Amino acid sequence: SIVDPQLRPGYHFQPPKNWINDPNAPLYYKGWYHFFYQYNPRGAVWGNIVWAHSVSRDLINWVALEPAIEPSIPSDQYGCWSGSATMLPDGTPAIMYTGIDRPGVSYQVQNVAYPRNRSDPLLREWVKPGYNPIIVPEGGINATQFRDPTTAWRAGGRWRLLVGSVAAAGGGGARGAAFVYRSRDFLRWARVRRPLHSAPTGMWECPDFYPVEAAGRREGLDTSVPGRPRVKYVLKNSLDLRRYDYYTVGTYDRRAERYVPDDPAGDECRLRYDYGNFYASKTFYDPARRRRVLWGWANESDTTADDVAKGWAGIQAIPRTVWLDPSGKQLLQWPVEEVDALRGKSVTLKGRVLKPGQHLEVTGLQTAQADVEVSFEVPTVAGAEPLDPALAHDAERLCGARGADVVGGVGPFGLWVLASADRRERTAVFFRVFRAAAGGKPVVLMCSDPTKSSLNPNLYKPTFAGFVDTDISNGRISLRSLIDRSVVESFGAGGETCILSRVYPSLAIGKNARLYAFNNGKADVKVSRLKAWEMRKPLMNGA
Ligand code: DQQ
Repeated sequence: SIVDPQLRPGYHFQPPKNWINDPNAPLYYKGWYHFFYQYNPRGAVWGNIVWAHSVSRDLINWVALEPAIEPSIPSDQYGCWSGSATMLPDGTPAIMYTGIDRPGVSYQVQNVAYPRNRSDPLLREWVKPGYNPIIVPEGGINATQFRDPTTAWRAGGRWRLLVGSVAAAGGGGARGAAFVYRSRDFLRWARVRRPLHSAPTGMWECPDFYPVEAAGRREGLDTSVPGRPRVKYVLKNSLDLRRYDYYTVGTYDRRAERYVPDDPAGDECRLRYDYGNFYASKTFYDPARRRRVLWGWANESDTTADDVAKGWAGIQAIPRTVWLDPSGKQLLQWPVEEVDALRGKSVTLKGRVLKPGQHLEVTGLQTAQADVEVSFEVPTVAGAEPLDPALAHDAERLCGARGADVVGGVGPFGLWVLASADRRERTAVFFRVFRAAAGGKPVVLMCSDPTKSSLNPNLYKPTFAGFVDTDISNGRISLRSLIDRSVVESFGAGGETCILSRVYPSLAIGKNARLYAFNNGKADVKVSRLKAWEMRKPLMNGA
């Protein structure tokens, strides 16, 4: 393998070995956070899927338990696929998940499982009642595209949940859809004829649907919150065809059982949780800290042969608190505060001006496994470059055309992380400012450019980018990057835009990884404050 063992992440969630994918049924129970995930007990490629199970007191230190759900009944004997947990009114969690019930074609049904012993805070054993499956594809539903039940919510004495699917016959042109199933007893479920929502995007995997406090309050809401005027809803879907997680913000009409996005263009896949490597995500409400927490899976970007050679593949992003931005137009995301407990030795820089073409090394600590927060100041945005109207809606192509080394007006400026001493290897995470259209505010692009991240060939090095909804004419913008050996997980402008990338340096490994701030624009940029911390390794499932 070309992948050095020192590129194994230190504080991102992972098991000791083998393949992992989607987060499943995150929940909080009797003082413990539970995390389940899609897992292949037999290798580093997808297959033989069971639900692995880990528990934690703080979402950061993890202890692995035995798999919670494995094929054992006729309706899941060929696979236990993704699903969610629901807290019942008596405090018992129920897990709903997709089972594959026949070989060959992946015919999908939904099952339920309950804890064998409710007094066990670790919920080690799960029982599948004999009446499974509880939901089967009927009435013209495509049985091979019918999966990933959400957390159920309750209103007016009835439960509802969503199942991801397609609204019409399959194929690339199909409408993705989330079907609503309702139940009075959590036992018999009936489908509402029209889906909660649909859009011409292809199959919707792993839907998620939850209330958020309107406009700017960070506090999370229970999925079953009673309807209130100050509550908005978020609908997220993982697009099988694009492999990204898109969401919209909107309203939920409980009587009609319909969701309507606020922005009519929202269905055109505008907003993503993360503009990088982040898929099949799922939130849960954490009653202990009254917040909504988001989990998402990040795959490898090396080759399958590398994964097999190293014996592992896949990690989870650091859990993020999510809440609605004061604009009401999008979510904000921030790493759960518990991750700060891993911070060790630190270095702070203040008031350092970067002239055009200059960079600045952050020395005095190791930065292969680090957390860095930086505030930049741009004295003026007058010199910002014009925005090509053809690319004005395509951040990824814009960044592909104008990467970290293409000199701009205001920016590119940002960080080079996991860089070698000679800087032949470096991953750039940066901003670039474009001139405002008449009457508008300047357009800010955030990019992660891994094209120079490694001298090794055969790596997938996609440039990732998203626009940042911030007003930089006030002169300031911030960036936080969680650097973890082969992970760069970045939060622009306080969590307005997030990008996770996987990179595999050949030189910038372990003690040889460096950190810089850089400015490739024609205008000065000030690093008003930069603080970097070494990050300790938590308990990580015995890995
Ligand atoms: N992964 C699961 C499916 C889901 C997909 C199977 C998304 O349930 O649709 O491992 O990554």
